[in-house]
Amino acid sequence: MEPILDSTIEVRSYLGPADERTLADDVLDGLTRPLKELPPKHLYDARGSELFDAICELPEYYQTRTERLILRTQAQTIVARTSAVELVELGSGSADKTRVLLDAMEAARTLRRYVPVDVSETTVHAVAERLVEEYPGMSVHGVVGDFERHLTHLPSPLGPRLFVFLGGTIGNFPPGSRRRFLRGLRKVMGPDDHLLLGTDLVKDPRIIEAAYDDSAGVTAQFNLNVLHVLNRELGANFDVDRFEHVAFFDRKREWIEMRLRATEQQHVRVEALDLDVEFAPREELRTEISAKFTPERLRSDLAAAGLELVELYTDPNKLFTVSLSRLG
Ligand code: AVJ
Repeated sequence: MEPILDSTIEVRSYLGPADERTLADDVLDGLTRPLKELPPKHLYDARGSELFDAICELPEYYQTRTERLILRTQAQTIVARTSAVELVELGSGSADKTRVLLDAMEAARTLRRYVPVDVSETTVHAVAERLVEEYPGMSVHGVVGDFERHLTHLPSPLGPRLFVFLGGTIGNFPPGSRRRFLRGLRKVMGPDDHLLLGTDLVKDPRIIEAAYDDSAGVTAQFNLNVLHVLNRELGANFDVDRFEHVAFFDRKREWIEMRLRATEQQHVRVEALDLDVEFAPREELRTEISAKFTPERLRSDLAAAGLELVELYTDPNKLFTVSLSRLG
C-alpha cells in the first residue's frame, strides 16, 4: 500500500452492526407483503455493481453519458456560480463524473476538500487515495455511512460547499421519502451552500422503457441478480431461471418500475429467515422504482424541502437534467 499522509486523508465510518441486518430485515418485510417488494439497494453486490457499470455503457441507457455531457458543458459555470471550495458527494461510488467538477474547481483555484459519502468503506478508501494524488493540495474527508442517516457527521465546512447527488439516484425514493431526504439534506446545508442534483426527465415512454429493458439483456441480468444475492446471503433457494425481467413506465406516477415475474407457481425457502414464500403464476416482485421528473415537479419537490431552484442545466434533447439549488 502507498503511504498516506494523515493530514490529507481522513475516513470515518458510522456503520454499525445494525446495518448488517438490513438485508435480512428488508427481505423479511418485503417478501411477506401482499405486493412483494425489495429495496433497490440490494441490487448492488459486486456482480450487481459490475452489471450496473455495463448498463451505463449501453446504447439504450442514455442517462450516464448525458449527465456527463451536461457536467462537462456546465462545470465552469456551476463552479463560478457557487464559489465552492468543497465538494460533498452523496453516493460517491467511483467518483467518475466528479472529476469534471473537481477539475473545474481546481482550474478556478478554489478546490480545498472532497467529502465522499458512501456505504462502501472500500470504495471510499480507494477513491480517497486516488483523488489526493490526482489533486495535489486537496484533502479528502470520507464519510462511510448511509446518506439518509449520517449527514449530520459531515466535517465543519471550510467555505461554500457544493453538495452533489448525481446519476438520477434520487429517483429510487418514492415521493414522500424523496421529500424527507431533501429536507434532511437542507437541514445540514448553510446559506452559502448549493445542491447539484441529477435527475432523469419525463419523456416518450418508449425511450424510457428501452433504457430499462435493453436488447442485450444486461438490465434483465442486473435485476435477476438480486435473487442470487438472496440465495447466497440468506440461504434462499430461488430458481432464477423461473423468473423474468419486467420493466414498465407508470404514466400516472411518472416512474419506471422493475419487477421480477414468476413464470409459474413456485415455493421458495429462505433459510436464514426461516421463511417460506409462495409465488403464484405470473406473480411479481417489485425491485425498483426510478422516478422521472418534469421541471415543475423538480421545482415543487425542492420547494417542499425549503430549497430554491437556481438553474436547470439540460442536454439539447432534454433527456436528463442537472439542477442547481440553494436554501430558499
Ligand atoms: C442508479 C438508480 C439511477 O434508476 O436508472 C439502471 C439504476 N436500474 N437500470 C436508474 C438502474 C436499472 C439507476 N439508478
